[in-house]
Amino acid sequence: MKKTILITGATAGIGKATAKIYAKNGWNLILTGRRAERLEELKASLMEQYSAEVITLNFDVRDKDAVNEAVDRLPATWKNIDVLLNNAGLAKGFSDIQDGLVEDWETMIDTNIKGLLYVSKAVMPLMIERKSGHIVNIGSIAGKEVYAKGNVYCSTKHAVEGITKALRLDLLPHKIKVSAICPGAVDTEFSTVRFDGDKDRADSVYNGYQPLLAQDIAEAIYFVTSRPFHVNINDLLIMPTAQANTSNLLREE
Ligand code: NDP
Ligand code: 8X3
Repeated sequence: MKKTILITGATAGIGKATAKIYAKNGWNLILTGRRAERLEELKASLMEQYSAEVITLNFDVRDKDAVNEAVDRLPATWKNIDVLLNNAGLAKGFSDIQDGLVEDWETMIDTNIKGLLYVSKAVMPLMIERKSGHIVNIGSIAGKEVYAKGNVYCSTKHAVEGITKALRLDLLPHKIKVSAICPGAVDTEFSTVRFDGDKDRADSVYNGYQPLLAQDIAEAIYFVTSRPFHVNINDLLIMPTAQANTSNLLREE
């Protein structure tokens, strides 16, 4: 029996790389994100390359009605979601907290915290009914430390850490596994989004050292969700070798 994964934020970066690994391993995929065209392109390429079965759901995780409708409308067999990957997320801005934009704070809180909760709330009953499932949340090193000018982004990732622990406790009687995967710097569109499309500034985040690749995190996610039932990896912190913590990087030219 084929397994099913629902990935939020499958249009880029870690989510997209994860979709490829699961497709390659014969899973059915529910791919979600706001950029419909990218979802359709990815679906076509996974169907062609791996004969994968793919459903795309185009919604914004901040819109709880859209989240509920999308999950509700899934065909019955697709509601057997084995893995929920709460990956959609972003940072906006980089400034001292007193200079931060309230709109940026709201975008991050609404996406990284509330969006993750909305999607989990929609999918949890399906897992509880089957007494089976695995929720994997993408946290961050920024959920374990706070770095200068990272204030609200770091706080949202600290919240993901708290929510992960709470989910694990409350879902224990329902036999649902809950894990967090917490990367350091990964070279994705993350910094381009954070700096509003300023590519040079985004590239400078990854200059002078080898950052993680989206594929590195995708492989870890696959590993975490392919352990036997009695094994749960609660929390996995994955860093580039050149990054000791949020602030200490070995940059070489
Ligand atoms: P990308 O910007 O490459 O991808 C982010 C994904 O999130 C996109 O698919 C985007 O899709 C989706 N997304 C963002 N906002 C929304 C929304 N409101 N509704 C639905 N989907 C949304 O970044 P990454 O792959 O790096 O980020 C993935 C996760 O990894 C995030 O949670 C991030 O915080 C975390 N992370 C990233 C690190 C890094 O250094 N890159 C390190 C540690 C953690 P679309 O825009 O099409 O909606
Ligand atoms: C993203 C990692 O350190 O750039 O979560 O904030 S960091």
